Amino acid sequence: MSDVNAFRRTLVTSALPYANGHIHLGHIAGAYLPADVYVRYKRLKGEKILYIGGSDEYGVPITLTALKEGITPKEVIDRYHTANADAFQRLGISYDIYGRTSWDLHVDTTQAFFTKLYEGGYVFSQEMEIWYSPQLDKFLPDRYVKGTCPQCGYEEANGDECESCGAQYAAKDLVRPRANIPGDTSTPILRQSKHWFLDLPKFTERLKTWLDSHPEWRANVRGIAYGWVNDLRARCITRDTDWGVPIPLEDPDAVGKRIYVWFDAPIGYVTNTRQWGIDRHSDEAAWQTWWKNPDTRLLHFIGKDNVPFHAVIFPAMLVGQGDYILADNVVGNEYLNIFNRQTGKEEKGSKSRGNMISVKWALEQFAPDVIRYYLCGIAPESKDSSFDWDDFLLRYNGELCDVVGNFVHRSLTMTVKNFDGKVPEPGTLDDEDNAMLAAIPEQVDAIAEALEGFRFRQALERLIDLGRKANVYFDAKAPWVTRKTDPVRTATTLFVCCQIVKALCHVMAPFLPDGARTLSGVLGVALPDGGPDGGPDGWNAAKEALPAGSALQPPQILFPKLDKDRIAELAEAHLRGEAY
Ligand code: B3M
Ligand code: ZN
Repeated sequence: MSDVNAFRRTLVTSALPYANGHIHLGHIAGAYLPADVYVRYKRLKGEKILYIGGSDEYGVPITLTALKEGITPKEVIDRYHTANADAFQRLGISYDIYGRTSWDLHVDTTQAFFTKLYEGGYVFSQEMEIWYSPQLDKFLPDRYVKGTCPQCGYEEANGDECESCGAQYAAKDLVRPRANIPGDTSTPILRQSKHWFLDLPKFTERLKTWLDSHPEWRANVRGIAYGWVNDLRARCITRDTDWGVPIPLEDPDAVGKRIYVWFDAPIGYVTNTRQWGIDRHSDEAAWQTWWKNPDTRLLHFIGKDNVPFHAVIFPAMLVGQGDYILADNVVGNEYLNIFNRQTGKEEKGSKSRGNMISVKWALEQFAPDVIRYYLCGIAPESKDSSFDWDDFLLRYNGELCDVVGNFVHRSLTMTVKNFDGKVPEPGTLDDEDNAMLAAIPEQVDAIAEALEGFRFRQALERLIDLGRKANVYFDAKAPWVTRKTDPVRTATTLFVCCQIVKALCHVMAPFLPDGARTLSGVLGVALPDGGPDGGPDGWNAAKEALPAGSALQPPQILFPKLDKDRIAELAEAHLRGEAY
């Protein structure tokens, strides 16, 4: 386990979604929102942190969409890159850059990776048999061919893997192959084609040593990573297609072929860091600090299906470069399912089933904080979790609105009204006041501890807990009663309440940026956002007092309640498949 304090800066990546469809809530709850909460927390703390994202724009899913819609792959990626960049931005996923693997710069980065591996003896070529369409006179890589799984008999199996049973097999073992291209009615035949392979077994020892040094990773990630590393085989890293990064070899057999999308996609993190350095510092070399300096801490946030690529294959590619750092943690997440009220069952979110909720649609219905609150609360960290409309209403209204929002509002309203818009001067503090004030730093540290451990649900629960404690205190002190009889007591109570409200403002910032911004305006407190260069510590500032006499602006409702009937309507619309 590495010493986290030995690092001087953190580089965070979230998986690059395919620019092939709208990102949905399942994506957000897994690889994006937790990463964003973490990054915002670190920025607030003043640590140096850089957050990289972008679109994954090559590969068969994209050319297939283009073919089926009768448009070009470029039109597909332009449409979804723009839509997804916009959805992320509106939800407050605060990337330092949201790049594209179709950038020219990415050709350069990817080819440099390939060449280095090739020259280092980690890439070899080999003839292999691939399905070929006699009618279209072209190869049918990956999902261009479908057939029956040789292991389980599933009839919608892909060319080399079965989604139903998880089997991976050689293309030639696929039973009853058929082209997955509209209009192609010919029966595919097997043909020889030369391809290039990443010689993964050569990295076995290095990868094992690295995995062994990280017992702190989530068990699901370690399990998958060890499963792969204990049985490494060479992997084909080229394809018969014209959509992808060209193979940087002067070999006639490389013509008409491209680098495989899963080779270039993680390199996109590097490309996007390069572009960020150029944009921000006009410095072509700035990215190297983030990728090559051993005092940088690299963290990948991903969904579990991407674990082999981030915990095995990409690290092998990095080792092969010679001078890159390896990830200090791969925060792999499980899946977010959808609870179907009609069947009473949880189902996998899928476009074809019509139960997917796109971020775009969700943002048409709710403020970003509402979505962020619920998705962080049900983040599928160690096991699958489920989106459920009733639970959504219950948790947002019952926790965020009733516990935190309500406490903040009644405290500030009473203070502003009774003490001339200022934090009152306290009298003598009694045991309850002292206990409440002492709970603030404890709770702030407890939230930080959960965040540092990537336990985002727990961190959010601890935030709500602070609100719960505050409400118990408020009710016990009953300032609305003492107001008529004991102004000093009332001042003391509301002084303590103002301190809690201030702490809540700081700690809610990573989770609920809009609410925090509004509240910081009311309180007149700063929420610094250091970014890649770092800055003052605005997280631990949660523990500092809001002095008596500080002016307060009129309070505003931070988290308006959701209407039950409206949620019922939206749940119906969702069931009708209208939420995508
Ligand atoms: N685009 C798969 C996915 O969107 C793939 C991730 C790439 S991360 C470098 O889940
Ligand atoms: Zn199967």
